[in-house]
Amino acid sequence: MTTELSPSAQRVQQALQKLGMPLEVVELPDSTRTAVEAAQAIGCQVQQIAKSLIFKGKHSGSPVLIIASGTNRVNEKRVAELLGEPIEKANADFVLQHTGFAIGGIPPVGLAENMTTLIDEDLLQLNEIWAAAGTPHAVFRLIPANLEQMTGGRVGKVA
Ligand code: 5CA
Repeated sequence: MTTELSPSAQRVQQALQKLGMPLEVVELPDSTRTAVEAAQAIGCQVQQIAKSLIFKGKHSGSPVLIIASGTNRVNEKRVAELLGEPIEKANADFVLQHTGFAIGGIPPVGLAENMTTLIDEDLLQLNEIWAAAGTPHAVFRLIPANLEQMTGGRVGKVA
């Protein structure tokens, strides 16, 4: 029996299909709202969770997607140097408006807008990682190279 994905998770599954990526969104009974919860629900290490975090350019007001390893904290100063613009954490409304998804389930693909994207270099050291898929219960497994392919993001030191 196959259970239907919730609409937000379906959007992510469709985005993956459109990109030609044979990756499968799964919805878990346990919460995957935070990196720690996701790792527990999946049974992986927290560092294997690819957190999709939305920041905002302080001058441009443009959204920036930073995909960070679950155990890392984004160093805003370092990222500002990489981007050439200071950034700040975006609020929940800004995140929903620019991604089309609510905090706790922001996926790295299928976002409402294209945006500047940075990928945490620490994720590239791992064989297998997991990303959110639109809801606080939905995730998909991928390899770090997939993340580069699907987002076109720049890999760098963000922590
Ligand atoms: N589903 C999991 C990973 S599979 C997940 O989305 N985790 S997360 O870490 O990427 O997303 C939660 C993040 O949202 C937090 O780390 C935090 O940076 C951000 N966040 C939480 N509350 C707010 C808020 N009120 N405004 C802006 N960002 C927030």
